[in-house]
Amino acid sequence: MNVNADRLWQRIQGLHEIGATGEGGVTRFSFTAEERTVKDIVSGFMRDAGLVVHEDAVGNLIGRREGLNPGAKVVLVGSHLDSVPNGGDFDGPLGVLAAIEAVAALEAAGIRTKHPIEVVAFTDEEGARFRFGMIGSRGIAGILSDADVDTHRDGNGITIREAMQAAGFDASGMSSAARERDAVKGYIELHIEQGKVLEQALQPVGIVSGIAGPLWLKFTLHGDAGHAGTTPMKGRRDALSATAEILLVIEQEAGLMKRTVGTVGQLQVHPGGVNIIPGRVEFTLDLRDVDVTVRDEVEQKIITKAQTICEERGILLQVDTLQRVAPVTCDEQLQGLMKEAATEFGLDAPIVVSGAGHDGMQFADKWPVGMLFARSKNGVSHHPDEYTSKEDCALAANVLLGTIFRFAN
Ligand code: HGY
Ligand code: MN
Ligand code: MN
Ligand code: MN
Repeated sequence: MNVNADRLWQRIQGLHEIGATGEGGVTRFSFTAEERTVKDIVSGFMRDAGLVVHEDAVGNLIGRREGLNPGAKVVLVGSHLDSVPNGGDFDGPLGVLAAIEAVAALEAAGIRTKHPIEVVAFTDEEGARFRFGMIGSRGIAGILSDADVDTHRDGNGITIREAMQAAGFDASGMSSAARERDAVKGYIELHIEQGKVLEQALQPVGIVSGIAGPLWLKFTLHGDAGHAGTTPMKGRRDALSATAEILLVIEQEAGLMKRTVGTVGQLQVHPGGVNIIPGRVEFTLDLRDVDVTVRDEVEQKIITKAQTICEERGILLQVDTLQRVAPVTCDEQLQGLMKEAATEFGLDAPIVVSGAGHDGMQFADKWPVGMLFARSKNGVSHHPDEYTSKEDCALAANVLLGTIFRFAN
C-alpha cells in the first residue's frame, strides 16, 4: 500500500499560490483570507479522500473517517496550514496533505481500520500573527483560556477573540473544541525536520523522540527619549544601548549550554527617529531546550543580568511571558510502530530530537504523541528556500501510512 506521490507533490506545490509573498515564500496567518482560501482547498482534498469534513469552534479543519468500531477512540493525524512570514511550502502542509494521502490509500485499498481516524489542520500553530501559537491544539486539549484569546493582539491591536469572531468562530464556544481524555487514542504528525541531522545521516525519514519546549518572552526597556544633538553621552538613558548589551548576554548564556537556543526575532525602537535617543525598546526572546530545567535556568540568568544592566543605566526593565510550552517526550509505542513501518520501506530511520515546537506538545500529557520527520535540504526552514524532495515526501508519507495502519488497528 502506497500513497499517491504525484498528487501529494502537486498539492504541496499548488498551495504555494495561496499567500505567495513575491519573495519566494508564503505568508498565511490565522483567521485571514489566505488561511480561509487554503482551508477551503484542503477541505476539498479531504472530501475527495472520502472524509466527512467540519471546522471546530476554534477553527481546526477536521476530516473524519469512521472505523469498524464506531465507539473506538479516534486516532488524530495532522499538522498545520498557517505559516510564518515569508515561510516555506512544506512546514505544516506536508503533514496535512500526507495525512490525507494516507487515508486515501486506505480507502483505495478497501481497508477499514478498527479505530476512526481524523485528519486535523490545526489553527495557528506558528503563533506568527499574535505571538502566541498552537491555538487550535490548545483548543482540542481544552486549555485555551479566555485570557489567551483576550490578551494576545496582532500588530493592528486585534485580539485573538476578535480575529476569531471576524472569521466566523465564536470564542465563547471554544470549549466545545476540547476532546475528552478517553476519546482519543493518540496523535501522529509528519513534519519536515527543519534541521540537518537527517541530511548528515543520509536518511530521508526520522523518528522524533522528544520536542524542545519554546519559551517566548517580551522585554520592554523604558529609558529617556531625547534630542540626539543636544544630549551629552554621559547620563543618557538610552534604551537601545542597554538592549544591545542584553542581546550579547542572551547569545553568551544560551551559547554556554549544550542544546539551548536563544533567538531575538523581533525588535522595535521607539519613537524611532534618526535624531532621537531611543526612549523605549521592545524585543522578543525565543528560548528553547529539550530539558525544561536547563531552559528555565538560562532564562533566569538572562533576566538577572538584564536587570543589572538596566539598573546601571537607569533603565526600567519589564519582562512579559508570551508563551511557555513544556518540552515533551514522544510515545515509545508509537516510535516502535514508526520503526516497523520505516523498515517496511527499507529504511533504518534514526531517532532525532525536535528543536522546533509542534502541536502535539499541547496534549502530550493527555494522549500518546508520535512524530515523523522528513529530511530538510540544508536544514533550511522558515524561509523560501525550505525544501524536501518529492521522493522524501513520498517515503515519509508512506511511513506515516504504515504507522497509522498499525496504530489505528
Ligand atoms: O516555532 C516553531 O518551533 C514551530 O515552527 N512552530
Ligand atoms: Mn514552523
Ligand atoms: Mn510547523
Ligand atoms: Mn507542527
